[in-house]
Amino acid sequence: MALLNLGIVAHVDAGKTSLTERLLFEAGAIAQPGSVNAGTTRTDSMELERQRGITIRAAVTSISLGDLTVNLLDTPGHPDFIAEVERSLAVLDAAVLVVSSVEGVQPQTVVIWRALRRIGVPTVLFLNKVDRAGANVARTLAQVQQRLTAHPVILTTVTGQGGHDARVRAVELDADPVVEAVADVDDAVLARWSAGEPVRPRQVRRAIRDAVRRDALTPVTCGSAVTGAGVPELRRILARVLPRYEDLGGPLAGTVFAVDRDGHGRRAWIRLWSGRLQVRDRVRFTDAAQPETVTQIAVSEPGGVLVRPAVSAGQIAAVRGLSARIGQHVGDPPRRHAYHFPPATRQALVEPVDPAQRLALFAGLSELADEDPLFDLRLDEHQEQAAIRLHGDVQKEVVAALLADRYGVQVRFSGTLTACIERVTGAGAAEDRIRERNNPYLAGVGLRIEAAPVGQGIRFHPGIEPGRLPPAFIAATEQGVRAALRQGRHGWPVTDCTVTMTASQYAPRQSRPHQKFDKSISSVAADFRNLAPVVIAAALRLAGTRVCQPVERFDLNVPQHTLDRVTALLGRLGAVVDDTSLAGGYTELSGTVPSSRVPQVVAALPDLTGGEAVLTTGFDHYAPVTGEEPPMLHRRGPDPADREVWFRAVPR
Ligand SMILES: Nc1nc2c(ncn2[C@@H]2O[C@H](COP(=O)(O)OP(=O)(O)OP(=O)(O)O)[C@@H](O)[C@H]2O)c(=O)[nH]1
Ligand SMILES: [Mg+2]
Repeated sequence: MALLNLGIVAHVDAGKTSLTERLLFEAGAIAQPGSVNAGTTRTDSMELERQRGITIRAAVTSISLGDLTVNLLDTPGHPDFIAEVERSLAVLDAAVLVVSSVEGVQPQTVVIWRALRRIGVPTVLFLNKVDRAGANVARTLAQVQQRLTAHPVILTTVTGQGGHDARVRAVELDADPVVEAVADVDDAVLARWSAGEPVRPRQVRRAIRDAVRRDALTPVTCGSAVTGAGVPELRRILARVLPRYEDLGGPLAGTVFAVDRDGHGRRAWIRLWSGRLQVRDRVRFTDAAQPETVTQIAVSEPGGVLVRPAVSAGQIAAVRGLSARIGQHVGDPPRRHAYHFPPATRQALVEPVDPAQRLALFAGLSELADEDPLFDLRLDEHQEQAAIRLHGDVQKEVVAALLADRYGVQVRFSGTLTACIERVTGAGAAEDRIRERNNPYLAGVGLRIEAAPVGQGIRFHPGIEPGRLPPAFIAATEQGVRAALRQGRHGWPVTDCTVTMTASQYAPRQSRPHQKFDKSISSVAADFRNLAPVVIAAALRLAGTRVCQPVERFDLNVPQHTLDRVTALLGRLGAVVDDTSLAGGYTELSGTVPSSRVPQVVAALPDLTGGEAVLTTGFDHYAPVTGEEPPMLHRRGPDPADREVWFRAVPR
């Protein structure tokens, strides 16, 4: 059975969900195409998605296309949910990038295009909404060539665009413009073409298929997800031009790309790269301590997500029984280096409106964080507060609505602020030994922390310890270190450092016959987990940290006569302009600006430019906060840097 795992991706509102629905309809999977506006599509199945008409979670459906089964992954387009797209990209064989031919190429179109190129996912462009007033396929194509790809091959034409009866027709593959575009990237076609010999459609199709696979050429088609114009042509391209999944054999390998819950509990959505997974198999995912047993498998097939005894290479299945989290693998998947979109740069505290609902709130938040790891929930040890990192206000509203719908908890947000990080600047070491300096735990730990290159994250080395200390105690020490580093000296998460264990002591478990295990004289994992924060906090004080704030890259287009006022504003807000260019009475400025200042730029621009400014921004990097007191984040829970307070708050 031939398979294709196909992502439908785009800027918000370009028509991904509508196109998915249309593809389902044309394949005979549904009797009527549903509508986003009426809340009746298959893939926008969450209550909130239906109410709002936007996609929040990626959803899988399947269709048959001749001998081919296509799994369609409908993804969200709103930038607040970019993390969801990132996870989907990691498991695709190919993608359809939808561009509205009314709005043209939009900021998120460019962001997703770049991600697809970086991962190497063969892509078809679908210029949608040709039936809508204002549609302009030629203008959109020009933008595609300017902003996305220098090597498109245009495979359809449109007549009557901008009206309900717009028609789309396929271009003959031996037509001059097609052959010319293909000759650009295929030597054999070029040779025949320049010698004036005829090039057959079959040869052109084969050349297109090869070039798409090499990522040298992008097929472009147009149509309407609503009227269905151009969709048969798109189907033909999906079936004939895109590279299908190839089973190269090999042992079991799979990637978890989504987690959700239905009436029967938690499901991990897995794409299998090779091998076969059966019910009752015991599998072990990355970082899992124990293998776990698969209790149910439901495979995405043209008939729905159906319970099956097994899932095979290339397929997508919802699997129960595993606690595996998003991004974890079993075996050795081929494309391990997923593309990472910028992290969330804002942070807010969540509280229940009714204080009695605190526990319900925390239970709900933990479940949501399990389904969306970038949600980055930080629960206080005493569960008095929860801080979440957010991409934007829409995500905030969605979190509030999900908590209300699913868990019946009304919440409010407070203290939205820019989420900083702390980078380690030097090196420091500390050690605590059993029964010394008031250490209440039956554990001794020595740790060294040192600065690491930007982007490394936190690396933990057991150092000289393996063999001397039971692995469970090493793991507990690492857990304690990582928990403590979530709040640095200024309250922000500490990153880009290497932590090495330099010493350890423990009281071995009693092993005399008939002697019961006695916690009062034997070390337990909690001893290490609770001591490690104290030691790492002391080491961190010596090493020092620097607070770094997120900085965004911006592109700004303003009328030329407003340039002086705009540059003065940018300068005042700490922006650095590194490029300006002129085009037809407008100036295009680009540069960087601290994320914390972006709202002020956005607020001031309309007045300064008579509403004519076009601004796009996106996270670029973290830079040290200079020239002012670094912002502090209020600490949650006891501070391990204050040993006595910690020992009292976290008794053995
Ligand atoms: N006229 C016309 N309207 C369309 C077409 N495709 C989508 N729309 C409308 O555009 C709006 C957005 O469509 P969706 O399918 O939800 O777009 P989406 O890309 O899935 O949106 P998000 O998932 O929220 O990013 C809806 O009102 C659709 O009815 C089209 O081809 N023609
Ligand atoms: Mg959608």
